[in-house]
Amino acid sequence: MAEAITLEKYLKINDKELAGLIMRIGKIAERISKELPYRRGKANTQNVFGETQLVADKWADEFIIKELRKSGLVKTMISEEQEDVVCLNDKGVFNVTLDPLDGSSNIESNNLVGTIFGIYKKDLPTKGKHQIGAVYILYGPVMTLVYATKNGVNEFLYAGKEFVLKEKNIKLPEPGKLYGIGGLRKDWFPKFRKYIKELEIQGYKLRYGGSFVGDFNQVLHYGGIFAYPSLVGKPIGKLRLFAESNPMAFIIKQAGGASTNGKYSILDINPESINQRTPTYIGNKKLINNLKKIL
Ligand code: P6P
Repeated sequence: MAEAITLEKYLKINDKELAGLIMRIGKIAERISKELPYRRGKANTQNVFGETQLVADKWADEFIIKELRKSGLVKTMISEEQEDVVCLNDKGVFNVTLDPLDGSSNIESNNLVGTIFGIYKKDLPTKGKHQIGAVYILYGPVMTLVYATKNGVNEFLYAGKEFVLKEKNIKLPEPGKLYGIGGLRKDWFPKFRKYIKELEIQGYKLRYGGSFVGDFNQVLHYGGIFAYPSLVGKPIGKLRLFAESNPMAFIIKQAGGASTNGKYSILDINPESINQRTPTYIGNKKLINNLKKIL
């Protein structure tokens, strides 16, 4: 049996510039996965979006900020749980966006949760197309880490003491098989509802688990589309541009797919505020291009 390729070895050969930061993210993920069984329940605070924070949200956010500050690698950070840009190290070379615990409403029901990082060299805020990397971790059933750079998308599996390569240079299967859409069906705009009905007639299967990381990961492996669309009464949708949509838009592009806010690539959105949301449609290029024509 071929020797397992560790995350450290793979990074040193393929993505040396980001090796230190992504290795540190791997260590952070190990600790968070160990803490999740004990960090449960609601904190008595709200985040900038007015959402009740969970103990795990706050702890993960504070832990990640502390660890990245210690690394000396990160200059500033935009976190979903923080109102303003956080300064970490003047000498840091990277600027990072963070969703510390994506899908944390799934904790109670032990469904998928994850952490999402966007990595920039340019100062934040800036367009998502300036990302040089993006990473997400899924904390179960088996912990996996997916990272993307201009060299492609790679997935690693945590095998008890370190991350080992599971799949390298992942490309979206074509055609896709799945669709997962957030919001209430009655609040989808009619044109979008018609588009989804078409996919159902073509045999696309519904997969929706309530966490962007988990639902995105299914589309990455099986192809199809995930969306948290513009909704009647909430045209901007729900997902945060910096903490959620930009990193995933970067990853899907490196996997041969595409994203849109309904008009153009999410990576081209000119940010107005660090906490802004965006309608998010992401998946196979053909599906996204057809959708843009309809919307
Ligand atoms: P709903 C999690 O709170 C999140 O931001 C994304 O991870 C997920 O895709 C979405 O919200 C789920 O929203 O409305 O289905 O609970």
